[in-house]
Amino acid sequence: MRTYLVTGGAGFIGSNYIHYMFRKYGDEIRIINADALTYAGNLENLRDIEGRENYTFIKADITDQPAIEKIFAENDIDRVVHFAAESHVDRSIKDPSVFVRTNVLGTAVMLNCAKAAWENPDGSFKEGKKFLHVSTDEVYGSLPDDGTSFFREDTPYDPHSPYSASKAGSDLLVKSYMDTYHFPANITNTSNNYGPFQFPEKLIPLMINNALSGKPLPVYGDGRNIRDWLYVDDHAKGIDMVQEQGRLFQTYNIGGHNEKRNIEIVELIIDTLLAELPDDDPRKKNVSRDLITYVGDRKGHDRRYAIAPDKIRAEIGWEPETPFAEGIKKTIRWYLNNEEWLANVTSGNYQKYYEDMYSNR
Ligand code: NAD
Ligand code: TDX
Repeated sequence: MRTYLVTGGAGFIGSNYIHYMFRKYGDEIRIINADALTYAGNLENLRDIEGRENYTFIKADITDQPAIEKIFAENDIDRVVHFAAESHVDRSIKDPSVFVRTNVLGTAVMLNCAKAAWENPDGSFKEGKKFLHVSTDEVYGSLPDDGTSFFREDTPYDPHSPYSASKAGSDLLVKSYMDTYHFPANITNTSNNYGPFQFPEKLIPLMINNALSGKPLPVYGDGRNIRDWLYVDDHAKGIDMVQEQGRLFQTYNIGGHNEKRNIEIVELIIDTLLAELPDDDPRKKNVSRDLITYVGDRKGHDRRYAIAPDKIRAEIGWEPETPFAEGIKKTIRWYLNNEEWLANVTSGNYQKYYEDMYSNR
């Protein structure tokens, strides 16, 4: 039985990945989820699997080397899937230091602990051990708004935000361990994910949440920035396929040809909410295109991200499966049906964050 150490499994992509893996492998695998439970980590995302015998949650900070060493000492870990990170660009612009700490230092701790646990006395590594570092396409910087150029695995790194710089730093650390020690790893760089359990500071859930409560929908700049949207389950599947079928020491970009301008997404959310909400639902009267409010632009705002997923398709056979029209409907329905989850994560500290972040735009 393979044992996984998943970091950041209580966050958006990590919790969807854990669900995906248990759907796919059932009792054939064991998962240990190590998460510090920051504002973005929420054990409610995993409530339905809490009781599984082959699942363990450990509250641990990835920058706490003794805590991570202990997990490796007490368990024969076969796979590390490293999601844990500070993930929100706007927060990184306000306060970069925690991004450096978690994303760079935390990744260094994960690498050191896995290396120490997996290394043989002759410097080779135990058979079959693998580390997958989950990263972002934002490390490649911004593409021109021409629809013809794409991020590829050999696109030079050119990060602009403190978030993407810290992710680039972590990617390069992983690369250095592969190059220096022949450490058995992969890096995946993925485009914008969407789906259930995404914290409502990010574009799609923020717009859904605000529209349902009749709050302004803050569109940055001219609203014409482009992101390449990937349904989170397709990402989870891609991660598993890279780890099991990919070539070690390789980077794979995961995303694909689903470019949308932000304003298109916001309008689509409003239209879908109006179509999905029954007339007698009190939230329906709040939803309107009149809520769209153009606000000051994000500092250093990247114009366009777009991935050409040729390598992962050719080598591994992965392709995005969920058409956007279907994925966005599923996502919106999930938020409509999980009002309590949304209310819980948007109470308390989120209110203060929202006021600080949006009051002066
Ligand atoms: P998220 O913010 O929803 O979740 C991050 C998780 O990491 C949370 O559960 C949090 O508690 C945990 N965490 C944060 N600091 C920690 C620490 N010091 N120790 C242990 N746990 C800690 O993020 P997400 O959107 O799920 O992103 C997951 C990963 O995927 C990140 O590495 C991110 O860079 C990458 N990624 C995200 C996207 C996207 O669109 N969301 C796209 C590409 C790549
Ligand atoms: O209120 C908003 N208004 C707005 O116009 C917010 C929160 C965002 N935006 C714009 C900024 C971006 O152009 O929408 C776009 C998407 O913004 P985010 O959801 O913050 O995502 P992005 O900055 O593209 O980064 C995301 O994708 C790559 C994730 O947060 C990262 O973790 C991931 O690496």
